[in-house]
Amino acid sequence: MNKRILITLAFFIIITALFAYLNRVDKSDRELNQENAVISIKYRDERRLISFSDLRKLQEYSFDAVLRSSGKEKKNTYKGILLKELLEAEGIKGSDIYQVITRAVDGYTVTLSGQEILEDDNVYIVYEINGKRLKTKEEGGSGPYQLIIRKDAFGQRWNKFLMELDIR
Ligand SMILES: Nc1nc2c(c(=O)[nH]1)N[C@H]1C(S)=C(S)[C@@H](COP(=O)(O)O)O[C@H]1N2
Ligand SMILES: [Mo]
Repeated sequence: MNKRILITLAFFIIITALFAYLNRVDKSDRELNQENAVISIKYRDERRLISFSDLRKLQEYSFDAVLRSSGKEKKNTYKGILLKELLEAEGIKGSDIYQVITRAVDGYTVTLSGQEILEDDNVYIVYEINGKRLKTKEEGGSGPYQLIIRKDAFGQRWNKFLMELDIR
C-alpha cells in the first residue's frame, strides 16, 4: 500500500471514531434510576447522583404501613431511610429547605414542604418491601425507590419509581 492510501485510511478511521465519540449517549436519569438504582439530587444548580450504596451508609429503618389505593388496603413491611437524614448527610441544612419537589420516571410529581420533611418518622425513601428489594416499573414493581409519607393516610403522594429530588 502506498503512503497516500494509508494516510487517507487513517484519516477516515479517526473521523469515524470522533463521530462515534461525539454521538455517544449518556444514560438518561430514567435509565440510571431503573437500571442502576440511582437518585439525582438537584440543589443550587448542582446535580448529585446518589447510589444504593450511598443510601446504605445511612441509618436504616423498618416499619409497617398500610397502602390504600383504589379501594384496596394492604399492610406491608418496608425498609428505607429518612429523607431528612439523606439531605443532612449531603450537607443540605433543614433551615435552607423551602420545599422538595420529588419526580418519578413516569413524570409523577409530589411536592413536600420543608416543614413536612423535617418531621420525625414521616418522609422515607424505601427500597425494600416485605423482605425484598422493590422491583422496577418494567418488572411491575414500584421501585427501585419509593417515597413514603407516613402521615398521609392515602397513597396518592407515595411517589413510586422515585428518580429526582429537587431541593428549593
Ligand atoms: N410515580 C407514581 N407514583 C404514584 C402514582 C403514579 O401514577 N405514579 N399513583 C399514586 C396513587 S393515585 C396511588 S393510590 C398510589 C398507589 O397506586 P397503585 O395502586 O397504582 O400502585 O401510588 C401513588 N404514587
Ligand atoms: Mo390513587
